[in-house]
Amino acid sequence: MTRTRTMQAQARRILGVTVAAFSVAGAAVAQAQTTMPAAKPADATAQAAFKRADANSDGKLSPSEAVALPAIAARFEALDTDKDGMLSSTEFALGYQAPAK
Ligand SMILES: [Ca+2]
Ligand SMILES: [Ca+2]
Repeated sequence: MTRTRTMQAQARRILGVTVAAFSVAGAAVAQAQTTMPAAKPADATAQAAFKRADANSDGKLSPSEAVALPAIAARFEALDTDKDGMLSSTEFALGYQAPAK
């Protein structure tokens, strides 16, 4: 009887520890999400790369300008979502931030 009670207490304690561990893990994940760097650094990099590639500085990337960035040039048509034959900085940033692997 006493033994059974001890085991039950032990089981309850283990369960409590497990729940506590999950809570800590959950808190850590939540903190990791809130402390994740904002998208700004990546945007800045994409914009910098865009400006470098935009040889005539018209704010759009033509297929010949995109040649300077093979990873972009290879997906030029897919990235040109409005199909105007040019990559806007927005279209470019999307492709730049999700490079093909
Ligand atoms: Ca251009
Ligand atoms: Ca376009």
